[in-house]
Amino acid sequence: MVQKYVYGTPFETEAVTARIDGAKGAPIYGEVSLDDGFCFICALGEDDVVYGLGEANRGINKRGFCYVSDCTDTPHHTEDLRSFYGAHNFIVVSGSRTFGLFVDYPSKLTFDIGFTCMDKLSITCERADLYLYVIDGETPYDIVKQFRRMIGRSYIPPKFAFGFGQSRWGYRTKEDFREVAGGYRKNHIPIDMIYMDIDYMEDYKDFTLNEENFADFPAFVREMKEQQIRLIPIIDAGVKIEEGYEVYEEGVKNGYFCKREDGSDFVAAVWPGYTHFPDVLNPEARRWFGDKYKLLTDQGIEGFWNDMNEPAIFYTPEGVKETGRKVQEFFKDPEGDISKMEVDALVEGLANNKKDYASFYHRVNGQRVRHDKVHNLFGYNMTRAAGEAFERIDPEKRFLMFSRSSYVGMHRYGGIWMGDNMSWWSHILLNLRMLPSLNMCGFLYTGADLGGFNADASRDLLLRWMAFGVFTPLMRNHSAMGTRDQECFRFEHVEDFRHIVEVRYRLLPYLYSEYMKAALEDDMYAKPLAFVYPRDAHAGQVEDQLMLGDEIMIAPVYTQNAKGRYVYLPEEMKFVKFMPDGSICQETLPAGHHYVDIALNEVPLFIRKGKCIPVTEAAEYVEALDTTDMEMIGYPGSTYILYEDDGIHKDYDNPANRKILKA
Ligand code: MIG
Repeated sequence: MVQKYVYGTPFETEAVTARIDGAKGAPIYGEVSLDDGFCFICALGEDDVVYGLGEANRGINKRGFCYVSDCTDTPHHTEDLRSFYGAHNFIVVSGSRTFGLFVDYPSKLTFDIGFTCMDKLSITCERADLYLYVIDGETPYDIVKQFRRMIGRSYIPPKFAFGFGQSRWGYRTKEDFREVAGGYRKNHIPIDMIYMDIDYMEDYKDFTLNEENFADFPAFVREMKEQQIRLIPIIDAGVKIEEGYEVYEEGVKNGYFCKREDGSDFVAAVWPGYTHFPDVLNPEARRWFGDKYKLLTDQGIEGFWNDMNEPAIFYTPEGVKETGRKVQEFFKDPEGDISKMEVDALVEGLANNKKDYASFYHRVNGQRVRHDKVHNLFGYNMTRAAGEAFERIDPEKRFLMFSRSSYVGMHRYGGIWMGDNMSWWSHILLNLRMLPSLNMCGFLYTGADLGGFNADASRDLLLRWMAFGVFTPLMRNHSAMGTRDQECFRFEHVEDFRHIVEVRYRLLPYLYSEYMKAALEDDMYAKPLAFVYPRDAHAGQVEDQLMLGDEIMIAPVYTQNAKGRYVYLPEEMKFVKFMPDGSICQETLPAGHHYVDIALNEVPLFIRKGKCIPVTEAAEYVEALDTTDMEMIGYPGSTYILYEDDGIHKDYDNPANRKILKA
């Protein structure tokens, strides 16, 4: 049961696709005050748990911290961080009262969840122009499913996107890509995708290729595809200002860029230097920008990742001018009014500055909308531009698409990756905890940079992270320029990496099947234990294990030098280990706490009582997987419904896609 409350004049974000009539009166679960912007306050019972918020910091239970929906390019995912790249304003309160809230508001919004006051939840924002959806349900899981039905079906990638992908910021030439492809193929580590970061472009210009390095690009795309590897280029939000660059010139001519107050095109510096932002909130401009992806699909490209679309700003000419004056003052007289500390803050403050976000405009339905009022919709609509374009380019075909910034609604057009994490053990856990929270908000195709983006990865960290990454729909190793080489084949004992990636492929028919069922049934792919065992008080507290699909539980190792870990089993399960020699160990463990040994080169999972899953033979790429006659592991006598399709087209509802397999 969903109630929709309207406050002021909300901006139509199109996050919700279901038709829901406005409710009368006020929400029963809390007090709404409109005295100073918008404020929703309610009491939290001592044992209440709060779920949701998608791409957000800290636990699966969000209680005890303050989270701010304010899409930000943020390189340091430390524990105190309040805003990430996405804004997913959906929470579920579970306990003394159980209800869900979705605040459809596209600007900065604060969720204080028992942070300022332990027993209070408050949701606040500056302007009382929003839709508040209140969802009633028996359990948090039921509320999530209702929410998911409201916001429309989640994005479905092509099957190859469930293969393993290698990325690195810094691949520059065909030779760089050949080296990576060769490194994987020669070592027989399965791989399906290599990602092209910004250096493939000519001067960071979207939809261009560096001609010197990528002469005859279509032939190179084919060359890679002959090795069963797809190239996945990045697209950045900012369009370089450069005479003669078609995208720039068309955008200027047609008024498709975001404008300053005086009507001139807004200028922001990003990787290409000064750029304009395509006004993706304007349907006409969005269509135009989306159609540009065709420049690359025409050359054989089948997937993309959208970056810098918070949108990130390094600086603006206005900001530089103002800051320059003050900084100069300091250099003229270091002992004067401006301190070195202020100078540092000023220079630091050039990037992603609030003032800049309040100085440009979108054109929506003939109306001018100041960017800061709809800030959280930019990445969503950039990705929507691509998603809508793919429908025109080839309506029958699925394209790979994921974005850095997002808002609820974007989940229909693409997935997300979790941005610039670090090669830190704690970020394995952060990755794990975001997964179910993102699923609650509709984002199913997601994963983090395995091995960590910034800082140097160690071999053991990468192995452990990848053993968890086996289960994330997006399984990609990515790292930043200047960090230690992180491709699997760069490390000692390559066979251990081969084994872990092979396990991904062996499980892929199952993982794909569970992903597809989740997407088609508005369900979750990864769930907190509490969603499956609602009456088990201990399961409700587990923050380092997940239920995956309907059959398995995962409990990755995420600590340095550990030889195993403690795990909690809410019921009897089969403890399964994929051993480095290709064999599969199975042991039945009773409900309760256990310490299980898990070596660096083993991949563990747990099969729920009375269930089974299919496992196939490893292959070096997705298309080569043989799903006829798969081995069934788990409880003898049980059955599994396998969802399988060609992975290319959209014939989802064909009954032939579902087969019963018996253990
Ligand atoms: O300012 O394109 O999150 O994955 O490698 C950095 C370079 C820009 C940020 C992305 C990261 C990517 C990097 N980009």
